[in-house]
Amino acid sequence: MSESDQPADKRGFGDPIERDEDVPLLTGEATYTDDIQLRGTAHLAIRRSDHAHARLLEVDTSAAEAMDDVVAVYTGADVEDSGVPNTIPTAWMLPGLVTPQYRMLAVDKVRHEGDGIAAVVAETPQAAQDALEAIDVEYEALEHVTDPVESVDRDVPPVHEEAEDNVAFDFELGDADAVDEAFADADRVASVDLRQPRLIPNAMEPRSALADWDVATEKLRLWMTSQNPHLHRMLLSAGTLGVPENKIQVIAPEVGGGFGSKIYHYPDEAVTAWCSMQLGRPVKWKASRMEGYVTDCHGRDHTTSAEIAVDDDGTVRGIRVETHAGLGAQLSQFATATPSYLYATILSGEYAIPAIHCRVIGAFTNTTPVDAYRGAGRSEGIYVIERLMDVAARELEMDPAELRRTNLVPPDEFPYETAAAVVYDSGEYERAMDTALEHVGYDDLRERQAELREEGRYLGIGVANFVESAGLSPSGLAGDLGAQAGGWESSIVRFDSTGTVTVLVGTADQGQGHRTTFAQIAAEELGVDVDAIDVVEGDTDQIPQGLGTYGSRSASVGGGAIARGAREVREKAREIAAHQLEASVDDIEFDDGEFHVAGAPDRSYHIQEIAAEAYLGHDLPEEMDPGLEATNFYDPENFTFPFGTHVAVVEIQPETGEIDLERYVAVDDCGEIINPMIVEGQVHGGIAQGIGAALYEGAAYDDDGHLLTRRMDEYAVPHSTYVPDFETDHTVTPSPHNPIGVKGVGESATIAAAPTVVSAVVDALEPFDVDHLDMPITPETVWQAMGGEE
Ligand code: MCN
Repeated sequence: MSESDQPADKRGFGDPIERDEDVPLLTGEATYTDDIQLRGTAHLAIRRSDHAHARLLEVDTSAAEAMDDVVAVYTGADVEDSGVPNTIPTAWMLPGLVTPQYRMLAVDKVRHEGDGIAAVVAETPQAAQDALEAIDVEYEALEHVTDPVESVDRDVPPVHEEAEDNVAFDFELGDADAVDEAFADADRVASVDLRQPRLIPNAMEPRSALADWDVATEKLRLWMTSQNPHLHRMLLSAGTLGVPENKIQVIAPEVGGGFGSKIYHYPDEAVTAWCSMQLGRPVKWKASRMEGYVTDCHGRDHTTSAEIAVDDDGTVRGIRVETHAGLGAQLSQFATATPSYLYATILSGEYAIPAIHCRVIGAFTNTTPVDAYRGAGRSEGIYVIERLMDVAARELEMDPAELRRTNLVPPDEFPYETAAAVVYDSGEYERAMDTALEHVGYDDLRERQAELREEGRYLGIGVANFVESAGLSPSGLAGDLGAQAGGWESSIVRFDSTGTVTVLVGTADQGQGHRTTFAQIAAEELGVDVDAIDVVEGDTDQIPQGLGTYGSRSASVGGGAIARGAREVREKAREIAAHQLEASVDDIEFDDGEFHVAGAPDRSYHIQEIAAEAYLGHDLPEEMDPGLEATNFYDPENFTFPFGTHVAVVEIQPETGEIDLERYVAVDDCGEIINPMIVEGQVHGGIAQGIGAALYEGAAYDDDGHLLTRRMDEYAVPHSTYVPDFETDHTVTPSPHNPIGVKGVGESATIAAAPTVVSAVVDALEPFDVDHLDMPITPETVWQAMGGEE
């Protein structure tokens, strides 16, 4: 932050400024990929597999080709024969990882319902859709498997010949011997077997792409629903199309939500680009909502056995975790990172646990590929440790909040290295926990719970603590862990000669409000009003490099790059000001945009005046180049570790098993807050998604491997009426290594909410000896747990 205190009326860092992006979004004026119209555009539709697992005996496209308005029909063999690399690469290598080739269209067999078989390009979207029906596909059905445990335990035909046992990786983290010792020495052991169902992202805008191959310049322009255009550019170039990276421009216009699902390099957008290259004309593809359900990467899909060793006084000695992680039919880019490093490394939660061991078996199944979904890996890990805390509290007959408090990492232990191989940057866990428990009135609630139980009413109080690794960095660590990309972010901060500022940054917004918050960061550093700042994201030709938006990294890593760039610009401006004021640079002070000599504020230059001077170039310090801009690559030294405590209060209706979610209290700590209103919005959305996972959502397959939950009335995303008013608060523990002290917030509440709500429901059912219920906990589940008939 700048050297000066921010005046009360200034709209900078820390102020709840209204989102700059909202007017066009709310009035329908914003431009999404599908809104972009290019003359001569043809339309792509993709014929998809109806089978979960089948050999492709024949794909006859002749009838489709003969239909009116059909321009071309391509099969997987056509793509393969075209000589492009035709690989959708994985971006994260683990030791011993099996990496079967993932092609743009299937050639030998289909491996999940929705696998792409053929591409139809037609003059109109309708003609392309109609022609799909005319493609005659002859299949030889194979036995399929949708469950990750069955996939490796049962004798089934492998999803990929390269992995006969369906195991893509077998990953271990932690010290197994130390854990054995802890378990042998501890007073008690408690355990839980749990399933974290497959979740479907459900962004408001379905995925789409518009590709335009310029035959003359051999350049590809691709507009797409992307969370990371630069990563898409790199993967398209190196793995899939073989087009030089500097001949690809990827543009993400407005993107209507992603929740992780638009990080990935899918076959569909690549096929769109490939078709445009074949035809030399623009080609557009847009997923229908139902197509999205079987092609957008799903999330979670874990089956876990976990144990915890505790002493009678509540001290946790160790945990042991074994998980089967469903990967789906193909390795999506981060499919291997999510259930390994992002999951196992967070299992310590907020607690000082001396011994941790985790084994993860990554299993191929005949299902839609699984990858990171909001909270990725960290949600799954925190869920495990928080469920373990609850079962241990039951075992010890101890209050679950008290058990948690007993084991918190104390504030003076930071930076704290966990037994799960990460170093937490900063934390005041007990402060956040106290704030949440006081806010909800925890002790009174426990009394009320006891009274109500006397009346045959079942109140449940759920508490969960969370910590999250946000923003994967530094690049060196990412590389050691297997990432095929760095952990940095890049920015350009540029004053124009008239004093306005353009900030270009390699992150890419899908609803997070970057334009507003990033302007606030620059405004604070440069002492100019946010209205003078324009933030540009999402275009690889405008912003030379970047890594995009995922892992709640944009504020800390992108924001860090902006702050550093702005400081560099400010320092150059200071030198120019010193020259103008005929003083030494060391004597120049910067106050709210004005440079003046220390102790002589009457004669000053505003940084915007200095910008004009920098571009005139008439009177600059000797050997200084004209211009006022800086390019910055920021590679943080560590993740940031946001944390907090959430509390839910539920009442169960014994007659029906219905769960009334009465209250939801969230205390989050994301370090310094750039914009409290935006942070609040992120927390609200995150809680809703966590509640969805706990009570409503979950993909289901039928016996033939068909997705049953493929429409919005079958896959229950929570409506606003399903959730209570959220009661939120924050503590502020700055990240010591981040230039602006921020930590991420985009996933925190999702990570916290599912274990909080499950904890509350299970707590309500204590009189029925219920220790655990798997998500989604429906009224039927509750009813049965209370002894009701199936
Ligand atoms: N912010 C802030 N102060 C902080 C931290 C963050 O004001 N201390 C602001 C940021 O400037 C940004 C927003 O909060 O405007 C979220 O910041 P951050 O935590 O850095 O997360 P990202 O911007 O990197 O967004 C990614 C994260 C992820 S991983 C998912 S998934 C997710 C999420 O954000 N998907 C979303 N939030 C979403 N919100 C919307 N509307 N749509 C999605 O698809």
